[in-house]
Amino acid sequence: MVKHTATSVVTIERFIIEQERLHPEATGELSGILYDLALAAKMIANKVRSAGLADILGSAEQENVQGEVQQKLDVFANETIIKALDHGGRLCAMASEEEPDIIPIPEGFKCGKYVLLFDPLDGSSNIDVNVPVGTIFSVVRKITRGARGEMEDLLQPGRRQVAAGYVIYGSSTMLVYTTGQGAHGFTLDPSIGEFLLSHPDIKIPERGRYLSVNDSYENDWADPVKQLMRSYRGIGGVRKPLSVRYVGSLVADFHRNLLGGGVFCYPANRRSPNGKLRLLYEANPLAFVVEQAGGLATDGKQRIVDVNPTELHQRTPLFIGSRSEVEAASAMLAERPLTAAV
Ligand code: AHM
Ligand code: MG
Repeated sequence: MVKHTATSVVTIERFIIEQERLHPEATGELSGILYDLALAAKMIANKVRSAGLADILGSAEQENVQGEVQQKLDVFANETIIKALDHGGRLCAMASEEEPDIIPIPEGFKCGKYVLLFDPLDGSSNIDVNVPVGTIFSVVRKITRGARGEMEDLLQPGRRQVAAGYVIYGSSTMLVYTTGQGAHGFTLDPSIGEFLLSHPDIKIPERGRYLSVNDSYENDWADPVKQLMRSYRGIGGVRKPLSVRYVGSLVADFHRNLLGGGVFCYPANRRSPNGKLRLLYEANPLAFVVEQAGGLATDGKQRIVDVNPTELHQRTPLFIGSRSEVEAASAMLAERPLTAAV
């Protein structure tokens, strides 16, 4: 990796080019996808920032494939990403948490060798109370032989990701991504409209400070999950207690834990036997980022990135963050059933 000092000003474009030069065989297509995502992120950030002013709050009165009512900003973010990426000739298909099926590249446009999966605006139920929301993305290579992308191209395990990351629309807008050479963070300078390198080579603390979990589901957790949460809280005296922080917006909870150390947990529960979060749009990309930062992600039985997806909108239990806390989760959950006995 090219070293940058704290005082050098490095735009995301320059950084992406420098990373690409480390791979003489690179064609620039992946770099193009990352630029396009950064552009879409700036457009979404702009809209999110003015959400309270532009009468954009409230439901678009459409249900997404999970049966949830979409916010208008979800629709905007979804369309912005599709429009920014469908005509560049670098992708052969896309899939979005907000769309039931594969999103094809429109007729007449060239198909490329990559596939993009994304959650356009995660945590959108928080928008009307001004809590950070985010975009999460994952890129894999096309594996089928035909000209256009197929379902098989989308249903690949996370270990095959070539790039992944997220954007957090918070007190500032940050984009964090990895192409497998560390995880790097960029902060949007709104005065010049550029993402600038602010967090090169992020490393998550080995031990966590924070526990992020919605414990209103406790009665519906399996006993080993209850025990794990008690141990995170220091009950029994085995571990130093973690402080509980739960925004309820995955990107915000993940980002805080990535920088400060901690574990985010969304276990299976009796009512949701596979948890809530989606493997392809949420768990896989964040697992790639956290592993590049020295952390871990598991579904309780195996590494998230080793799970073989069978459906586009598959859900998964998720334990992600600092190595020590996620190892504790694996040790406690791996050999036991993750769903509570009914
Ligand atoms: P969404 O993709 O519909 O926005 O839902 C995902 C969100 C995550 O951001 C967050 O971690 C989780 O749902 C919170 O769920 P809960 O309210 O059950 O704690
Ligand atoms: Mg989501």
